[in-house]
Amino acid sequence: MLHTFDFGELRIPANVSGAPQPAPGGHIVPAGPLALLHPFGDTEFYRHGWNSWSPSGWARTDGETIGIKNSPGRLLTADDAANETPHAHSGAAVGAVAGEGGNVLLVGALGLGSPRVGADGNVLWGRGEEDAADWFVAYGPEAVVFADYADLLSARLGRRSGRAGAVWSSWYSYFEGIDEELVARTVADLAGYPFDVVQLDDGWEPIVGDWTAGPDFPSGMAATARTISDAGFTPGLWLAPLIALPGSEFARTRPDLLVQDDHGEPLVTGYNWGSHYYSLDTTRDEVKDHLREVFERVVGWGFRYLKLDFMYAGAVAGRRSTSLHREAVYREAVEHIRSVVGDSVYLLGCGVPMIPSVGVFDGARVGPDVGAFWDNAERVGDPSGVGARNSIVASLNRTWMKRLYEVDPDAVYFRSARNLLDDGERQALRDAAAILEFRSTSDPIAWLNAAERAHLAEWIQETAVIEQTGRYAFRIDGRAVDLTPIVTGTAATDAASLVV
Ligand code: 9PG
Repeated sequence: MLHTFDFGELRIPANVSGAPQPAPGGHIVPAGPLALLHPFGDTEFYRHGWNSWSPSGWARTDGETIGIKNSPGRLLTADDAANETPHAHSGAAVGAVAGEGGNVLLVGALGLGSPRVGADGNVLWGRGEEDAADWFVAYGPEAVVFADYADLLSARLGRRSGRAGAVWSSWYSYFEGIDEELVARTVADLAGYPFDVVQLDDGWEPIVGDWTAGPDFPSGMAATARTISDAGFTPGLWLAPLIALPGSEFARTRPDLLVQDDHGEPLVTGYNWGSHYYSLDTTRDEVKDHLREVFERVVGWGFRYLKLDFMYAGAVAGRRSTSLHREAVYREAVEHIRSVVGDSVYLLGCGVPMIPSVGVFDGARVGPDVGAFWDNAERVGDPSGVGARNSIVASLNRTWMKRLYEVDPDAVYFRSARNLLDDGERQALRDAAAILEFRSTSDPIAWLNAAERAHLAEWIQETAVIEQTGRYAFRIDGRAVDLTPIVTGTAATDAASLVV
């Protein structure tokens, strides 16, 4: 039906699927395709990435789109490959076009069904694979309409209250090279540094898909959890419970429990560890039982903070035992995990589909992996590539998501050793993390000099007052911090570290 949205001085003609109702800050439009004829001509469009690693940001409608280009394997892993439009501006669930005087026109889905929002110089549109979610339509100051959208979304999907606190993670120092002695030594060195969580990342398990203690943890995972808790920290553990590498016992013995392709073979749902991998079909009772067993085991070991990674793979298009929409399938799976671990275990989502994770996860990664270098030399121009700059840019474009869960921009560095980031770049990372209000690092104390140790000790206890003064400009405890040059690619530090 035709409808004219009335935003005071601005009237927007639209095609909608049902009669809009007034809502705080805007209008709620019933599920179904919608298209708004905006008067702004070519302008900026806010594009939102589907999962933690998917690029988000503002781009001109008459310019290059934001996204992962020319790499189907990367796209499958780090974005919604089924819906990506490399030559047209679109994103997942929410989008906005810039109007006049700092106002934006926003369309945002209030639920699941792989909603998509796109724009050009005439139209801002929304539609979903499944018409399952109402839309929020609003016009007003950028920060206000995004906040109103987030509040409506969490009113429908929930908002958890868990707080991670200060986290030490093993990934950005040791990567997969962890073993129980190294962990014990690292934890002993952390004495006197009041971290809340010490989280083991990838490398403890024999292979992705089989969640038992690997050969480098001969005393078992409960022993390492005890080492961590005896030192006064909450034990944390990384898992990728919805995927399995082809060589895992799970994939070898139960291929029938994997999401299938059209030929009845296990479907490839992403790439990492130098391999493709598969997804568990979480609609099957045996997979639900398997997940129950895995999470009872892990919590039984003593881990109370779980980083659940590569979770998007539970929401990719493929054949499952039911025809439920893939995002609904995912949500059921993570709700099941939540019911097994209980309310007091902190769940950090990584590689999660952002909207379907609201209300179940306490925190979510909002960008690609950070690295001890500024730009990604391997994949120049891929905003989902590992690196400090990409991580900062993605995270700053998702500050509005703080209202949905804790937002994790990834680790910061204090170390100058084994680090290509200069002081200014390390400071930019810490500023972004302060703005997002999440604190994690991977620096082993043994890698820090005296000044760096002092700096770390101070940071662990710090809580800064954050004020936003512009899209990418803030005051952190009164100190003006403008990260615009980093986001727009004009930072002085940028040219110096661009390795080709
Ligand atoms: C462990 C790591 C760390 C890290 C996670 C995740 O897009 N990708 O292909 C992609 C691959 C790996 C990856 C992120 C993105 O790293 O983000 O913090 O836990 O797994 O293997």
